[in-house]
Amino acid sequence: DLAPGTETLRERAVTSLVTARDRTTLLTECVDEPDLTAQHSPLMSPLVWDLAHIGNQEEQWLLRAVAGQEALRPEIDSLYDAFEHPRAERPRLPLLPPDEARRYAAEVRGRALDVLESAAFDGTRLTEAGFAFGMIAQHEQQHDETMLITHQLRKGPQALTAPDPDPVPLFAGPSEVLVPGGPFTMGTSTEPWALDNERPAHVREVAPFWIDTTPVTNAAYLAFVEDGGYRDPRWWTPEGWAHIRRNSITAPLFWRLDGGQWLRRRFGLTEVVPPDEPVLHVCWYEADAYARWAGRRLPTEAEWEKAARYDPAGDRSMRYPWGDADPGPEHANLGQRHLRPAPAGSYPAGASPLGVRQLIGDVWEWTASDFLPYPGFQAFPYREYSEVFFGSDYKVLRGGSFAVDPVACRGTFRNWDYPIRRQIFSGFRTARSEDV
Ligand code: AVJ
Ligand code: FE
Repeated sequence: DLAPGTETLRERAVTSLVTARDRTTLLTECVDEPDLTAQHSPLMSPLVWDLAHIGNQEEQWLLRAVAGQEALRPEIDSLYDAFEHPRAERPRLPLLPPDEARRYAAEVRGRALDVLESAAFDGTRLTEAGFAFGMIAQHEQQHDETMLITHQLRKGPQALTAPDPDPVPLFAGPSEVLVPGGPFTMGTSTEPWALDNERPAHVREVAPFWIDTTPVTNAAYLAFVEDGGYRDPRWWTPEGWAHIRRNSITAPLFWRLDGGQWLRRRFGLTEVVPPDEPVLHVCWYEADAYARWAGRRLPTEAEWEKAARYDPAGDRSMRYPWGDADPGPEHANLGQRHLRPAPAGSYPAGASPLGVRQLIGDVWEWTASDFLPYPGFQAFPYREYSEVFFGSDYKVLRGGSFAVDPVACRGTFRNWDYPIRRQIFSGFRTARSEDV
């Protein structure tokens, strides 16, 4: 049995909350006040909204729901309710100014750590195995990724720095591997901090398929661009074609052609598009069109998870491609250690048993699938985390990006977004059915 004990989970909860807050602090202290309250894109909130929203969610779940405390500032709840105010509206709300937002989040955190010290880790579903604490650490990390996207959209000079990933020799392995058909276990009923949409574990039948060993690189994607891929309706769904025409989209977001050379903007720097790096900032329509041009298709969500978790030798699903161990720096590019994906073929220690690389970290990978509940899904602890998003409006992304913390990334973790979105750290890999 791999289930961690209560004290291990309590320590993990403290570490996860502290790690998240260190990241939040970095992301909100490297720019000045006007930058924190400005709206850098109508797609995003001002950074100062994320900051107080992080504190407010923590207050609602850890102080009020777990510990039964009175609201600290009941009047601000509605300002930080993501469903009451769309992102575009948030800069015009009477938000807490930066100093007050920081003080509020710190006050909540002090109390939450007191609650955590003595909380029982059983009894209710909310506290079982420290779930609420893990959920809140994941929530903060998800907003830290959101805030990093805001940083990427922000105009002006570089505010954040991080070392580049280590260079690796050009990947020389096979370009695709065959994943055997047959049943496998998708989702989880045992991962203590798995969110509602990852549950429950259930058996899925998958036909044999081939999947790319690495994410699609900039060089490969550039071949599609230079072959006129954006000018040929054959490769696009009707919705995708209409979208790229209407918006004059001709390359990934942040790319620019300059004297015959493709450049990209990345966190305030302009640089030559690196050929060996996984392509980043493409929408689902672009990923889908590239795959069709390449004579392939996007993997379904079940195929992606089978490639990422299935161990043919043990005939079982693992937590991660490399096994059940938590992610370390040798396994994957996670946690904003780097501010870019690592070259294709990096992290051999993170490969799946069949040799598929970089399934976890680097870039979120678009799948062919709509965001739907698993059989037996139960909304927990609130419908607005996942349930209200189920349906055909959203496509599933898997595997996490360089911007995702390990606490919010697993072989079962599900992300979703509209098929037009590309400010997110999104890329993809392709697949094909065995008989194609
Ligand atoms: C899972 C990334 C789609 O940012 O909308 C944050 C995560 N939910 N606060 C989002 C989330 C509530 C969510 N995604
Ligand atoms: Fe949120």
